[in-house]
Amino acid sequence: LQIENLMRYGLKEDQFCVFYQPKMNLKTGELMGMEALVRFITPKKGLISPVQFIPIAEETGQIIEIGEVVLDKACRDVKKWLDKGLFDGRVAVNLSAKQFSLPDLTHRIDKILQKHNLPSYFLELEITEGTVMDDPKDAINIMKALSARGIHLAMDDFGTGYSSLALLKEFPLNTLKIDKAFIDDIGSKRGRNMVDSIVTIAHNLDLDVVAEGVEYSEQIDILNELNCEILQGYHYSKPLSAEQFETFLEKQK
Ligand code: G
Ligand code: G
Ligand code: NA
Ligand code: MN
Repeated sequence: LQIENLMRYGLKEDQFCVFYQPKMNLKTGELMGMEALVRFITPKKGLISPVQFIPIAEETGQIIEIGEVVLDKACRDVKKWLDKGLFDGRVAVNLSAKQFSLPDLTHRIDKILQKHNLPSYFLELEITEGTVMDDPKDAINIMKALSARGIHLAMDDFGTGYSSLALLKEFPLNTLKIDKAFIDDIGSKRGRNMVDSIVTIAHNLDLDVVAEGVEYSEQIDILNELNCEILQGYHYSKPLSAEQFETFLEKQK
């Protein structure tokens, strides 16, 4: 209840902000895009980790309002960077299961994009296996509606949830994100083979593949051999505030 109240107050007082973590092209070192990650900064308790508050926000339904704030700020920031000529790629925003199943989801997204005059091309949504496996038929229709707008869709934390390989090819996805747990284990023979297999599945389905949680150059060497082209993780950058990320963009140029 304490966190629930903090979140209610935090929403009123605009205490949720968005950090950005770059996704890099392994071969060229170019910025490919970034993931928007919510941060909850309270005056009394300081930073509260999403690991703590997201599950509670999911339960209480507050994730819907928080998710809209994240989407709104991410679209605002990307539009600004686009206009400054600093970036012309996509921003990836995490979409929770509760948001995904809102009957007016596409309308809500359209409204936010319109508000910022941001073409849907610049938006990517990250969803998890759990979100789409709840009701796969319904999920396919929602994903098709988003995809038809030019919004890209990424399967987050791939391989860690309850998913079906048979259905994977039915989802109108653009990207598979290999969960950090697999990248952590890439140094072992079997771990490397797992990542190899996931990259192959992604490429055979014409999907981009992103390795998450890349921390060491040894991991990058192996990912290079396995043709995993897009990397995200502390090795390149931790999630940055909008201000810090703008500096990162300026340095990239
Ligand atoms: O951001 P890390 O930096 O600590 O995030 C921890 C967890 O919170 C991850 O599982 C991440 O997917 C989730 N998360 C971060 N930002 C958001 C968000 O804006 N919406 C949702 N639904 N989950 C988020
Ligand atoms: O669940 P999702 O994949 O959306 O969440 C990404 C989470 O992983 C965020 O909490 C983000 O801060 C974290 N993260 C990103 N890169 C790294 C990394 O290299 N190492 C660790 N330990 N966490 C990372
Ligand atoms: Na994510
Ligand atoms: Mn993930």
